[in-house]
Amino acid sequence: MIQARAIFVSMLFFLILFPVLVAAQETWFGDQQGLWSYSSSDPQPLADLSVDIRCLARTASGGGWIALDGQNLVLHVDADGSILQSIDTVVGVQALVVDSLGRAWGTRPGMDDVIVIQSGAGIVNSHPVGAVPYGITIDTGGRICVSCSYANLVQVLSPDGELLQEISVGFFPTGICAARDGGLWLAEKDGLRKLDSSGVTTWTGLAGVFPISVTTDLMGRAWFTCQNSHQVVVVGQQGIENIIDVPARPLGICGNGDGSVSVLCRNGSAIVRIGADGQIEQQVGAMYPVGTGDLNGLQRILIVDPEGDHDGDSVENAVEAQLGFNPFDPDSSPQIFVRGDANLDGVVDFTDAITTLVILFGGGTTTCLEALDVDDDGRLNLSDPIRILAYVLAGGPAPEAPYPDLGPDLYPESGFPCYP
Ligand SMILES: [Ca+2]
Ligand SMILES: [Ca+2]
Ligand SMILES: [Ca+2]
Ligand SMILES: [Ca+2]
Repeated sequence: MIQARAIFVSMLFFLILFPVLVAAQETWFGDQQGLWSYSSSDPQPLADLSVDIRCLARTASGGGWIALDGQNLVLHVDADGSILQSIDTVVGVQALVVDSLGRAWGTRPGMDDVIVIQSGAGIVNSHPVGAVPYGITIDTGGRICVSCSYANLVQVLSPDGELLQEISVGFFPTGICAARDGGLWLAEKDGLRKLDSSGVTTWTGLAGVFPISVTTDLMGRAWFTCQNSHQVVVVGQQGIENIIDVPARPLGICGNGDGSVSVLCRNGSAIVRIGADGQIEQQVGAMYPVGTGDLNGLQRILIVDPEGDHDGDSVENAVEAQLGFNPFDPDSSPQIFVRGDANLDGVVDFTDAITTLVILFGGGTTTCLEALDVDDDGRLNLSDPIRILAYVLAGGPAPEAPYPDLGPDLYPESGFPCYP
């Protein structure tokens, strides 16, 4: 029985880990009429294109949707850069985002609408929006949010394209990015803005000259590129936290799974990676790096698919980010356990109360003390094994999370160590 379970678990592990090998997430950008990929070493060419890239949005498979600059085409590209499909969009697409169904939504400033593109089918729908739509993002509620640059509006659409809400914002809104608290971050010609989930402005700030793109990092902070002052502005819960000088004309920006942020600096011919502390960690050369949007898929996995497990390490995307681990890296993962399972056999029963007593009072040892804190009150005492007994024998309350499935400690600050 135990052996069968061990085999099952190792098979499960294999199945879970196998697709991870192709899911490592590098940053994509455009340069010299090509699609390039960059992670930590020098950029590598992925595909030749006839013109440069305007924007892109990464898909669950590691590929992406790409809109070309000066051409009315959107390309669906596989993880290796091969073009799966080419879609005529009649006019140019300014920004792209991928929804939970894998559909791409794009803004068409020339038509004052957004289009919905489906893999294999092409454009399946279009919905009118306010004048000259620029940015597009999907919020944590699955709603599609569009900045309408000439109308000074943000419009919020349902997944069916129905207009749900119209929010007045400042002059010339451009870059827009969903916040993990349900709200939105917005770049405007003359400032920075935070909206809450009901569309109310909760913060505005002034920094840099002509902020234009915005992304969020693992901690949920917003990072804006200011293309005319060559700066990146970092905004947290308390407002502006940092202003970082970067090479000339930064535009595309994306948060990385390790907590850093990458910035494409066009005229500075550089891609810089900035650490969570605001220090430039790395700078690599690229002739004229372009492309806005979800360059590596972090926005998609954290906002559109927060409960997914992109890297297959059995911890949800958003939980990993919350705990400071890399949701793209299976080797970066919090220790998982079942609370109350003191003997680490996967189930909570009478024997766990005994094991807990032995560890707490009889000199026994364990690799995961946190599993013994059954009520998760940050203290290890008699009430923990008693709660196991009450649960198993008398229908008392179950152990606190993670239970009954394996999971990480969601509040490790007040907890105990667990080791592999
Ligand atoms: Ca994971
Ligand atoms: Ca991970
Ligand atoms: Ca057990
Ligand atoms: Ca306790």
